[in-house]
Amino acid sequence: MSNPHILYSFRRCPYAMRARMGLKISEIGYEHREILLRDKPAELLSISPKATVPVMVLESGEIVDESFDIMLWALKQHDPEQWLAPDMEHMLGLIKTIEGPFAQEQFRYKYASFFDDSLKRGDVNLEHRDNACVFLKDYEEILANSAYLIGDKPSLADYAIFPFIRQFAAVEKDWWDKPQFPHLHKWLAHFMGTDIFTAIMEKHPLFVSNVQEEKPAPN
Ligand SMILES: N[C@@H](CCC(=O)N[C@@H](CS)C(=O)NCC(=O)O)C(=O)O
Repeated sequence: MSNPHILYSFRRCPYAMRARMGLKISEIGYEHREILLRDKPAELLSISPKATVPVMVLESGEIVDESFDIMLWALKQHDPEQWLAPDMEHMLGLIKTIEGPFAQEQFRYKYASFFDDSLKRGDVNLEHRDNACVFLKDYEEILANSAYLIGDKPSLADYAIFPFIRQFAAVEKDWWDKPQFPHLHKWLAHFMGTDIFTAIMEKHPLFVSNVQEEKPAPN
């Protein structure tokens, strides 16, 4: 049976990961369209000109092209583990930091050569790593006092945030493994070992566009 909703996704994207986890826990079926960021299908470009993933096309035709909105939409249908239970303002504060200032610092840390021609691909910027760590210290402090970011149960905050910290941890794995943030380290390892994360990291074949590219007219 075909699925009513469609998700354009990229396996390693932290935004897409969190959207897929929201859909998974809510048990919402969808057609998975795996794409390459360097070769986005015309179908995606035509529905979301900003051309980021994830993008969800609902059965109604409505387009949801922000990962957090996809999570919220899914959890509002069905939230079996009460991810939405904690105070939303509190959750938003934690989540906005990770996708805003933290993500910017992480990008400059990981893709240092993009900003400095004298560097080569794979070089990192330690100043930006330090800046990102300022935010991580806040999470570390929270996790030193409670098992999860909000209280003693996992919530939307944990699932919306851990894919970004996973990406950060993978840049210099030996450095991360020291570890300078013991509680955050343990928390991340826990979420990376969950069944839901394993399930959403399953590999999918690449989506093949149905739109024929226009060929230049013969001379
Ligand atoms: N605010 C968006 C950000 C999504 C985003 O930036 N995704 C990245 C991939 S991780 C992307 O699609 N970048 C566009 C590109 O690389 O062309 C969301 O939460 O969905």
